[in-house]
Amino acid sequence: MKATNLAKLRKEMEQALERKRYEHTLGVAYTAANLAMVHGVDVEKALTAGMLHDCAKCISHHKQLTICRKHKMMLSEIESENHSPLLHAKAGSCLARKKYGITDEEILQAISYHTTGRPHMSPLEKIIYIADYIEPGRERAKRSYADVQNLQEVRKMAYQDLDKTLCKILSDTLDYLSRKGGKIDSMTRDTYEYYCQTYQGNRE
Ligand code: DGI
Ligand code: FE
Ligand code: FE
Repeated sequence: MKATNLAKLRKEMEQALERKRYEHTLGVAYTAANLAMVHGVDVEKALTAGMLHDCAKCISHHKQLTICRKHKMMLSEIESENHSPLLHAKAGSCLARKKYGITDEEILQAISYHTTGRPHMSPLEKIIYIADYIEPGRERAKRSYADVQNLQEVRKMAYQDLDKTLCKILSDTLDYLSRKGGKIDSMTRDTYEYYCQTYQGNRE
């Protein structure tokens, strides 16, 4: 991805997203680039995936569903539910391919799984998942699901150990969802179990 293409994507996101979402998007793109530098991941790919990760966020649920069906995207029951907060990730991956011309499968997977995560994520996928949670604007977001008390600790951890960070974020997210009574997708739970085991395994 050339720098000019990135500038184009940035303009397209400015058009497609509400102001706050666009600012969050820039925060994720640059945080992902920093994490990529530290963890030896392709920086351009991290910028691109970060820039596009929420590209479908400001589209109605109905339209997100139509996009996913058109492109035969496999959806879980919870993703298909009305007003699902998960669907924009899958719809975003379809749009990134069809509308924004992304052909790199790793970038497309990072967009697809940025909300639930999944077991066996690539380093790029991990970085996007984590950058989405720790970007600088996160605690100012009105309905932030990030645990603001833990954010300082999680931010520091992200530059040291990706699997430990995933375990921590997923654990905080599951706590948040159970407090809020949100239905938990099996992918979110599987990701939590996988990365907490991986992290424990790495310590032994
Ligand atoms: O799009 P963003 O707000 O930047 O962040 P995101 O794509 O990570 O979406 C976050 C929301 O998704 C947050 O409210 C937590 C929620 N979420 C993550 N996993 C699950 C979930 N919500 C439900 N109901 N079930 C899940 O398994
Ligand atoms: Fe998102
Ligand atoms: Fe996001």
